[in-house]
Amino acid sequence: MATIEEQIKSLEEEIGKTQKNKATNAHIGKLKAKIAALRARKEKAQAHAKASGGGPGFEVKKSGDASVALVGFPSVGKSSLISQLTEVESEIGNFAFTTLTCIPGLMEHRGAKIQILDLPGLIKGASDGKGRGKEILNVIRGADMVLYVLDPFQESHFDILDMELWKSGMRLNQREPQVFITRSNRGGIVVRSTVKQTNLTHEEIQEIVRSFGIVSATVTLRTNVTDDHIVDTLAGNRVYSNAVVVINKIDLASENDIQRTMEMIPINWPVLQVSAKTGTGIENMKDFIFENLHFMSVYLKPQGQEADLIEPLIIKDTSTVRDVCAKLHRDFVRKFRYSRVKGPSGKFDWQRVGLDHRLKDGDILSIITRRR
Ligand SMILES: Nc1nc2c(ncn2[C@@H]2O[C@H](COP(=O)(O)OP(=O)(O)OP(=O)(O)O)[C@@H](O)[C@H]2O)c(=O)[nH]1
Ligand SMILES: [Mg+2]
Repeated sequence: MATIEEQIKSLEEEIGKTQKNKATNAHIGKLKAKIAALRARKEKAQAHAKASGGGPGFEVKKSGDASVALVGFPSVGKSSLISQLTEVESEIGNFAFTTLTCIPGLMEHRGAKIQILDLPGLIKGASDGKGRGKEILNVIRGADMVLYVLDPFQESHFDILDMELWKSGMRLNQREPQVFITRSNRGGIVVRSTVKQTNLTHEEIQEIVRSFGIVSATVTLRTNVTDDHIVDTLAGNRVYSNAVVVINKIDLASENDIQRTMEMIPINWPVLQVSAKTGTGIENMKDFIFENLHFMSVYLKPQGQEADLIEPLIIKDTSTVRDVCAKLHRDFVRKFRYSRVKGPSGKFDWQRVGLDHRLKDGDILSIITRRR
């Protein structure tokens, strides 16, 4: 009997051998669904093995307003960069695997506290657990942003790295697919779509859903979906994060080296060139991180007092009133009665809003809590 690993491998090979066209769409989709199911089974088996022994994880306490994981092959200069960006001294070495665990550092910039996470180098096979890959990928999955560090002299490596993150369920610089699947007791698989589906027919979509063992469900689509979108939705545990790229060691690199490195990076991803050795680009890198984390400013007006328009709260631009409460005090969510908002997110001045209200940059917020 083949191991799960071998089964995945042979399915991947089959996809590789299958010509992609209209006639094979559903077939490929089903193979992908099978791979996703096998991976989920493997995760479960590994989690089980870990619970009964195995090494410790890299638990890091989250702190600050957002966190950024430094992701790269060994020796690309991750530790050199964190030492430039923060007060932390992470060991630097001219040999691979200098860093063996997760080292957090705090970067304060433009009013935000940003946690930077230095990690051991990732290698091919990391998503299968190679080189403590599972622990490293867990930290990466939990961070708000992935910061790839590339070395212009290891140019073939970006794809390998990115594939490891993809296999671990991360979907970078992508929107969560607008696919909604609700199981039902009878009626088979019903596909409803608000847009024209040109990648897959309804029958093909039904087949992919069925290969997850689902007999009856309503599938609602709001985008033109691919097989990956459906598999991702059904497999669950996908993480949709921002990613940016920093090319390090430009003090050593020629125009050509940099050009070659740039060509591997997806065209619309943010890229910055730096040298951790000379310090070139390090100040820009702080802005680069700050801007790509997408913060906003919200001003607070304590009950019965004037609003503080000098020192805003710096929070992620996806924050709700609940996020602000959680940040201010651990009791605020529990004691919350209501809040009022004036500014871009309010329909009118001092609109009364609840915990789920999405805030906007420049809002003034007043939170009203119970006394106890
Ligand atoms: N010339 C040059 N050397 C650099 C630069 N950044 C890092 N290095 C050197 O590259 C080597 C590896 O640096 P580290 O910061 O330890 O690399 P790392 O990515 O943390 O490596 P691991 O912890 O093993 O994954 C060291 O010898 C550094 O001095 C740079 O910008 N220019
Ligand atoms: Mg290191």
